[in-house]
Amino acid sequence: MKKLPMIAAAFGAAILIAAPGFAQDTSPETDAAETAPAPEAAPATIDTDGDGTMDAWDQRGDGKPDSWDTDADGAPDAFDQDGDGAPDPK
Ligand SMILES: [Ca+2]
Ligand SMILES: [Ca+2]
Ligand SMILES: [Ca+2]
Repeated sequence: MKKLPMIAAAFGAAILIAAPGFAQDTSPETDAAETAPAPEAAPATIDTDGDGTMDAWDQRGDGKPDSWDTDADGAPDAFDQDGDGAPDPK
């Protein structure tokens, strides 16, 4: 049991040496995860009605809008699931 304090001290020193880098690596990442918007809340990229405000997304990447923000809260609330290029009836 005499060696235990030495081992504990060495282990503690190792943690102290590693801790600053560990903290620097994780803290900003945690902050970013907490503040990053959800993918669904990404800014709209398409102005479908020509009023200068982006109001639709091309989430499939086929060049046509398939998600629309119809109430201007910045989140999509209408979706084209059947591929006709218009929001589907609810
Ligand atoms: Ca618009
Ligand atoms: Ca909306
Ligand atoms: Ca549709």
